[in-house]
Amino acid sequence: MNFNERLVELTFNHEQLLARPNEAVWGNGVYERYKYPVLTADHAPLFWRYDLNEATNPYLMERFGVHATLNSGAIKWKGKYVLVVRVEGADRKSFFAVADSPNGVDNFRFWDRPITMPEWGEPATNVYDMRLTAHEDGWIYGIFCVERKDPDAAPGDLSSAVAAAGIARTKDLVNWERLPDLQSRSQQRNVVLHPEFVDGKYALYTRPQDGFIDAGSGGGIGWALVDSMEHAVVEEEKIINLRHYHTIKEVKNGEGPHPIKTPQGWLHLAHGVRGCASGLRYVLYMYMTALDDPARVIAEPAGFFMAPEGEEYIGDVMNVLFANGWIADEDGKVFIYYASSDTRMHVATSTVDRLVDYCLHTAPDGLRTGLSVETLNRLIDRNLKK
Ligand code: BGC
Ligand code: BMA
Repeated sequence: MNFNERLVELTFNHEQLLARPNEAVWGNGVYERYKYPVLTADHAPLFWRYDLNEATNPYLMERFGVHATLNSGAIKWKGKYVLVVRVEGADRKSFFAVADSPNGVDNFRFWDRPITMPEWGEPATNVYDMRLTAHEDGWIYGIFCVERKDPDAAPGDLSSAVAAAGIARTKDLVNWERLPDLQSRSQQRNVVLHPEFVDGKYALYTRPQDGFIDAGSGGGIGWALVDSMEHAVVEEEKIINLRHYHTIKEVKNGEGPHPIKTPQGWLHLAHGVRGCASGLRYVLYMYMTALDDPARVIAEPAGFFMAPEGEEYIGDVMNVLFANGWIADEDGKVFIYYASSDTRMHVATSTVDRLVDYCLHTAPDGLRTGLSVETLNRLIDRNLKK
């Protein structure tokens, strides 16, 4: 195939993929999954991956490898469903890029250029997992993990890293003003800005951790009020959603996107991690907090809300579902954007009413097998009486 034939074929296949209609598949009543992922590495524009000039690229080969599209922040913006995607290159570095869709479930297309995120302090080795918040102060904030090599790593230790929460804000998703990283006594990943002021302050969900990987004594999802986002300092942090022995979040947990406000309380989506023979298993779970106090848990169904299924198990980092973006429409429909195995982005849909019903009417975790059997027997009793 010559250059031009190859280009025609590449362009045709790419357009077919981008325009492919998606459809909901039968669900468990809580949400519907979709037949196809909404974004994959193959969705990246051809002009990101190929040098399209025959003189400098006669074989029309890839010159920049895009490896994965994962952990995306989400926002409804100018009538579109917008994702700020973690795009990972073949070089393991990830960066942010915006993609939008007219309907939230298919036809996602990347904007022409990735986000050029200004640096703050020591330039980041990597950035990932942005949470977007349209705050009532008028800015759209993006909080993301900034990873740098641990300056105290012993010679020869090329893995130890330090995680911090990077903060940037924008009005157009193209031009970002970088603010100082969150100052905190511990390392931080999974920091999320609550959309409203609380007692006149900015409110952050945090996830203190002892080391880069190890949440250690950081007991779970934290909550901290800060005076300003231009100089955000965590003075006091309280843990609002704890980890527990022998649950889906035994090893780690972290807030997903910022919670959705409902008449019954704030709806939260989070991830929980446990260890097993095949490594860390990441699943999604939900909980609710009080409307008058977003830091007070009022409901938490037992176990996971979503865990990997089928091809979702397979990818760069197996056995992982991760979500840091969802969109609640005015009509109550909810679009949950989740990544599977650090490889591709999917959507699941539900409604605010169904998710609230799920949180309020699914039994909590009794933390031991005997209580799980009691819960099950109560349900069986009611059903068999009918
Ligand atoms: C990876 C993240 C991962 C983190 C902790 C980072 O180097 O890029 O995807 O969450 O390590 O394992
Ligand atoms: C991390 C997260 C994600 C990732 C997950 C699994 O701790 O912050 O970036 O999806 O591990 O690799």
